[in-house]
Parts: sequence; structure tokens; C-alpha cells
Amino acid sequence: MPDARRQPMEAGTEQVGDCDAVIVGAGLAGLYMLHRLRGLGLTARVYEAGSGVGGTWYWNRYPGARCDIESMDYSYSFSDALQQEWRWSERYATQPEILRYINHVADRFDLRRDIQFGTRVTAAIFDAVTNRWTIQTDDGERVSAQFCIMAIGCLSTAQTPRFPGLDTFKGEWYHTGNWPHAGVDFTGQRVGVIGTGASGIQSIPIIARQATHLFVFQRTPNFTIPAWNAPLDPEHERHLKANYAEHRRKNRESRAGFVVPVSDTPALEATPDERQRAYEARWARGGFGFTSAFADLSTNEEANETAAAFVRARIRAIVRDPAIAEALSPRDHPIGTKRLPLDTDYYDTFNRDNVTLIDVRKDPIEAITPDGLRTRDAAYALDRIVFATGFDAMTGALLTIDIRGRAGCALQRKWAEGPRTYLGIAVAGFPNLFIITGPGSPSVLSNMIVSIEQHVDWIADCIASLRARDYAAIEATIEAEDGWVAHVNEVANTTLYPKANSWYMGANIPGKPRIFMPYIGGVGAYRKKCDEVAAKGYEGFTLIA
Ligand code: N01
Repeated sequence: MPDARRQPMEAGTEQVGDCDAVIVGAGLAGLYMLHRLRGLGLTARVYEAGSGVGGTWYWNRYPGARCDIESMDYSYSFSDALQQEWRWSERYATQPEILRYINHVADRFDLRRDIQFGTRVTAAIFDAVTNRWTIQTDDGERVSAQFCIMAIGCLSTAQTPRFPGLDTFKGEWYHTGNWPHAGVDFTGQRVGVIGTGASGIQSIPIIARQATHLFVFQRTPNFTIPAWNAPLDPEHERHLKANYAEHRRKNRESRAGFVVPVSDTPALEATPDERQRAYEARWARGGFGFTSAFADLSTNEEANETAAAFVRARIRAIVRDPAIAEALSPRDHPIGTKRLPLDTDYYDTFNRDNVTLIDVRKDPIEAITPDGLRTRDAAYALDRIVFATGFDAMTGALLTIDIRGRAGCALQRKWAEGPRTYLGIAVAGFPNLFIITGPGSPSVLSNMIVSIEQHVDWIADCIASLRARDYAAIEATIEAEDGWVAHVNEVANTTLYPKANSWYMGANIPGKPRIFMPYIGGVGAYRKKCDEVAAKGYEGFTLIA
């Protein structure tokens, strides 16, 4: 009788040997994971689909791409020498600068020699007899590893809507999440941008300055807050570097992985004048702190509406044509319940003569044509189309890999009704599989680097502990997983977040289960929980000898 627990691999694959761990992805998570595992004396192999390191910052090269966490916060903290020597040039770093930083880290810590670029992992199969994973790639390689660590990012599966006729378009089209490395010059072009999420909001002002004419196809207007980007103030840099350890500690213990002044006053207890002053001050400072102006903005709809109304008034003050201002004004979701983008001149861009806003909820896109795009009521001649239409977030990249745990159970099947994890790191039935910033962890609701470092450190410590005690495997129990999933939902339901049709809810992907995927309990509280689990001998996990 064949052993049902052993899964056959595809014929024609080449076994390339054993290592202690396979890491999938060479972005910020994969690189630091590799560094930590090497430090423990483990052998690790990293597979990366791109031809270079950087993950998100390797793929998202669209005009205006920049981080909206401040650069002094959006950087690794694990090496004091690194954080002291690296110099950021702006308050919010551009994509090229972040990619230079990540390349610098890869070189500085000599990481490239264990990374295989241009290789996609297609399958990962667990063998319950050996407690090892066999990982298979698109170029036919197979490798066996005790641990399989998914560092594939939360927003790495670009989503291009299936409009009829796209293959007939005579011009060029791009997705913001898979941008040509050579860049795109829109000078003299008629350009259509579809989508007004963070990527659209960052790229639209820049494309508008280049294009002959820009048509923005908007389905849902979004709230956005000014970034007020500027060169990094040397005095601010000096001060932070002198106090970096303390600053990083506060970030780790904070709610979102960076510190903003958080008010403990409920908005409805303040007078209209006090609210106006608070919102004006936050608007003038720019950045994510806007929604921390009052304590109840993410939990009380009436309170939230006071902040939303302030932003809509700003839109009316900036955009000269009242009809366009109204079309840009979000009315279908509480502010902050969809990821709040930060912008530079976004609303003002709609004052330009060469920019046209098309509300595709009123006049839906019917098809892409050889010469452009057709809505129900009009045809638009376009030379270039930019899809700023987002990602199959949080689960998309994981579920494109055929991941099979005990008894051949497929993760795709297990997650058919939505992702289920313990702590967003582990999945019952999938021993020795770790997910960095997986669904059920703060991940996308936080400063990603803070969450990445926390997960990597936790996983590295867990592996070290298993090895020290001669355990072959660790597996989340189904009870712990069920309890965590219930907790994640319960906390989400105390907020307004589930009220928005957001990618946090899977709402942007037709047919995707509607579940609030990230954990909204806060970075600091979550870290404490993970540390407690470890301190109690990995409570909620089974350790396998
Ligand atoms: O994607 P999105 P994104 N027809 O999903 C529209 C991170 N990020 O790439 O809202 C017409 O937010 C869709 O409309 P609707 C950040 O976490 C970070 O912009 O679904 N329109 C929406 O307007 C962010 O949240 C940074 O109705 C369609 C847009 O496309 C996440 O990435 C920068 C459509 C997609 O918005 C994703 O942002 C950039 C269709 N069929 C991104 N399908 C920084 O750190 C979709 N849309 C700065």
C-alpha cells in the first residue's frame, strides 16, 4: 500500500537537495528571515520570482510610488549600525530610494548568495513521515526543507479586471503593481487611469503633468490626506538617530507600528470648534495621524462623519468645479475604513484643463477597444491605459501556490471560506509552515517593517527553541486556530472597518469570501500575545518529536 501521507511530486522535476528552510520571497520579510536563520546556523534557500530583491518595492515602480510611512520609521531596526549609517533624503521615501536601501541591505549582509532569482515556487508539499516540506519551482526544481516560510507579501498578486477587448487595444497598458523597469514616458499621450486607490492617487498627479490628456476612471471616490512631503530635516534625523532605540521601542508598542499623537477624547464630546481646530491641525501636519484626532473615529459612525465631513469640505475648497468636487467626495464608507492614502496635489490635479474625471459607477466601463475605452455612454480615445486596480490581497499570492499539509489537504480548500490562521503565522494541519504577516496578524494595518521584524524574530526564536529541544515540528492546534479566528472577527466587528467594501474584506475580488482579514487589535497588543504564547512553551501549538 502506498503511504497516503506521502504526496507524489510532478514527474520531470529535478531534486536540488536539502536545506533547513526554504523562504519564498526576497522582499523586506524574506531578506531579514534569511539573515536571522543564518545567524542560527541554519541553511536556507530563498526563491524569488523577480530578478532582484525588494518585493513590493521591486514591482511597484509606477510614477509617484513612495512609502506613506515616514522613512525614519519605514526601515529595519535590527542593526543599529545600519540604521545609523543609512541616510534618507525625504520625509517619505520614493520607491527608487527604498529599493536602493533594500539592495544595500542585501549587499551589506551578503544575502544574495542564498537567493535564487527569477524562480517562482509553484508547490509546497508536507510529508508527515519525515516532517519535511518538498518545495517545487516553475523551472522544475525540487528542494526538501524542514521549514517552509512564506515571505511573499500581502499585496503581490496584481489584479487586472477582465474587461472585454483588452487584447485588442493597440496602445500599451500597464498595471501599477507590475510596472516596466525602464519607466514610461507619458509625454504627448492620451492616458486613461482606472482606479483611485493609493496607487492611482499617487500616480495621477504625475501622469497628469506629462500627458496630453488624462482620463481618470473612478468607481469609488477615496478619502486622501496630504503627505506634505519634504526633504528630511537634518535636525529631526540627528535627534531620531540619537534616540533610535527608544523610538523603535515606542513604535513596537504602538497601535500601528509608528507613533502618532492619539487623542483620548471622543469626537462627539468636543465642540464643533474644537473638532474643526483638531482636524485642521492634523491636516496641516499630514499623514496617518488624521484619524487619531479623536478616540472614537474608527468605532462610532456619527463621530467618524465629523472627520469625513471635514475632508469633503477640503475637497470642495480645493476643487473649483463643484460637480467634480462632489464626484470626488466619498459618501459610501466611513473615513479610514478603506486604507487611507496620502497624496501630493491629488485633488488639485482635477483643476487642470487636461484632466477629466469619469464616474464609472454612473457610466460603467463596457469594454476596452482597439483605440481606447468605451463606457455605456461614451468612447474615449487612449494611447495608454494604466490599471491602478489593486491586488488579490493577503491570500492571493499564497493561494497561487499549491500548498498541501497533512494528508494532502490543500490550503486552497482549507481557506475556501476565507483565511484561517493561528496568530496569522501558522495554520493547523500545516506543520512547520510559517507565514510572515499573514492574514490574522496586524500586517497591512501597520508599519509593515515593524510587523515583519516582529514575525521574523518570533519565527527565528521558535525554530531555535525547537532545535534546542530536538523537536522535529510545530503545528497550530485547530482549537487555537478557531479561537484566534473568532477573536480576529470579534475585534474587527467592534470597529467600522467591516462597513467598507475594501480589499481588507476581500471585496475587490469577485467571488472572494467577505472576511476582514488583518488583525485590528494593534501591533503592541498583538506582539504581547505572541510573546506570551512563546513564553508558555508555544501555547496553542503541538510540538512533534
Ligand atoms: O489598490 P486599491 P491600490 N472597474 O485596491 C478600482 C498599498 N499601497 O494599488 O474602490 C473600475 O486600493 C477600485 O475601485 P473600488 C496600500 O495598502 C501602498 O491603489 O473597488 N475600477 C479602486 O479605486 C493600498 O491600500 C502605497 O470601487 C476598479 C482601485 O481600482 C494597497 O496597496 C502605495 C475595478 C484599486 O484600489 C492597494 O492600493 C500604493 C474595476 N473593475 C499602494 N477594479 C504606499 O505605501 C478595481 N477598481 C504609498
